[in-house]
Amino acid sequence: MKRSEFLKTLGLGALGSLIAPGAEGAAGASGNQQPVTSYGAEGASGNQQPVTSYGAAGASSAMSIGTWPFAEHTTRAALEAMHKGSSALDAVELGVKICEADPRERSVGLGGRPDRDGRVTLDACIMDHLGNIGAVAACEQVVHVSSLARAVMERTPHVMLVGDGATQFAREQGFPLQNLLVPESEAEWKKWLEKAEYQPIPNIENHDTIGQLTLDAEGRLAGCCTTSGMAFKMHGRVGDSPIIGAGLYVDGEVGAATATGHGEEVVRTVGSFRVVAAMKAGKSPQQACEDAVREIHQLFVRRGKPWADTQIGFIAMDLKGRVGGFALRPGFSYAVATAKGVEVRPSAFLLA
Ligand code: SD4
Repeated sequence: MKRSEFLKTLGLGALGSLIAPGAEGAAGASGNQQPVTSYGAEGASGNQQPVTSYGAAGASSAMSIGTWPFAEHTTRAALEAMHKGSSALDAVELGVKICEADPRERSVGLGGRPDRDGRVTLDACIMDHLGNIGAVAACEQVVHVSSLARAVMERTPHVMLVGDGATQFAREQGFPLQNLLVPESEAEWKKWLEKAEYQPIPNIENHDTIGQLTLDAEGRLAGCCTTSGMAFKMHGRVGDSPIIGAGLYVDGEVGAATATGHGEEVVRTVGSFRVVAAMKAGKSPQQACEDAVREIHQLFVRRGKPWADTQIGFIAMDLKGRVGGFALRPGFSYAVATAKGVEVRPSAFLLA
């Protein structure tokens, strides 16, 4: 099935008509805007929350960025939704769900690569501009773990459910349960079993975990990270992607960051929180991403561990609409969607 046909099956066939691909990305127009605090409607509950918004609110200030080239479609979808009035949170969930539902994306959702026991276990987390968080880890049989993470956030007193508990919660909440292992991933796993060597492969098929960030016209930020994690990992292994602060962090007064790559290294450095903290301290999103990657590299050096097979990538954006992206090694790219268009940018990197 072609991607355009796949999008049609999701009811997203019109995507792309709104925004011409290939146009220039973020930052520009919003660079000098000053923050104002406004009190906007926060949805049906009637609870009004202060929202820090920057400059003239309007559809044109909405934007979204996401890891890897597949985010071209998911960021475009999120932007289109925000132009129609979606909140950043709704839009980011809508965006990543496209990727989760696509069986051809072999590192996210349906079709994700299994663990070494042949079981597809998914990790996801979601965070809004107010610090609301939800996550699921090592979750089986649920395609839309992003939505399940959001359900944890909104319908439980907890922030994370794992394994059978996550699947049980999904069942109780009416999420469809299904087999996530597609024949192509099963065949890869069987091939892997012949040697059964665990070897992380940088830039698998040049796309990987999706981490996506959104900024809506009200100045609200949101982020979501969703993945099947490292291919052929040990059963029960949890990476950075469902861990708030590691795979994702959002500070509604500052900016947001998300990570892809070798999750153990991102957890070790609390990577996404580190990026946002650096932005809070005055670094640009680009500088902040670069600092985090350098820190990870330094820890490899100090521990005397090899990094040749490791890839790490961070993307970040701030409330001014400035964007950053940086990777340990070549091969990482990310999508930036603004009113001016959607572009996939090759990331700068530390080590050739
Ligand atoms: C993990 N960070 O599970 C994820 C996988 C990933 O590029 O992003 N790989 O470690």
